[in-house]
Amino acid sequence: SEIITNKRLEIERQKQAVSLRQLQESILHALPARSMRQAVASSPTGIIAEFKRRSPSKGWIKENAMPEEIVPSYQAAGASALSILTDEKYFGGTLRDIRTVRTSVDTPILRKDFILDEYQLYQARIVGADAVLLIAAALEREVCLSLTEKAHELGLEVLLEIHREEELSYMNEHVDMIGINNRNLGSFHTEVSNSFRLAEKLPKDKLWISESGISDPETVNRLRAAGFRGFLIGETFMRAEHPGEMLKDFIN
Ligand code: IGP
Repeated sequence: SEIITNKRLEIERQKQAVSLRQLQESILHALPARSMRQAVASSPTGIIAEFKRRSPSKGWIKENAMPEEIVPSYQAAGASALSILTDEKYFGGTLRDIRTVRTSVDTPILRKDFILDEYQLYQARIVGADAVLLIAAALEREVCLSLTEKAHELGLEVLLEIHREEELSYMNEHVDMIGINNRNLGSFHTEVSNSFRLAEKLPKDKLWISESGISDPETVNRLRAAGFRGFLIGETFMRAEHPGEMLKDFIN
């Protein structure tokens, strides 16, 4: 797709500015990573709160949002983990958004981007991410597996995102968490029923996360009853004047 093509070009540009070798040296100074899987599994809420300024389907949600204002308020409100969009072109994010908040929160941070190359795993680790998203629909199965192994080598956990049952073939023993995206990445249409439908087929030994289109606490409760332990919510919080306050409504 167009998003993937642009991402490949972006990575090539970045590699010319800062070589993989340079990243391999900086990673030696990275802060220790925290376990997102454990944080979500042991949390009473399981809410994974996302920082996202815009999306390709909705345009700007909060154009001038600053992570240092919103992300700590997510933690204070009881988020089990944090997701930060770092794609600039489509989501208005940057790697700096993770770096900026890394030392102000002890809640694990997921780098949310289109990860295609190990170069991006180094970047993630250097700015302080604890986990990365790998999207089955954007990767060949072998590449997805080798990125998973490389992520672990660097101390990052992996959230494997699938949307369709066929993509369950991407599952492997190394994956830490499995995400069901309720959004069809082709049409951008979201349907939470996608999580309920796929729940029957998911491996029981993994932590399940339902992603996208979750707009009320009742839906979270229904998903929890179906076996989900993590709930990735972005737009519903980011649209609120005070995203952290909105998150509290999902907890009490
Ligand atoms: C959050 P929502 O509908 O609550 O804003 O969705 C998150 O699931 C969504 O941002 C997302 C995403 C992605 C974004 C899920 N998978 C892959 C970019 C790339």
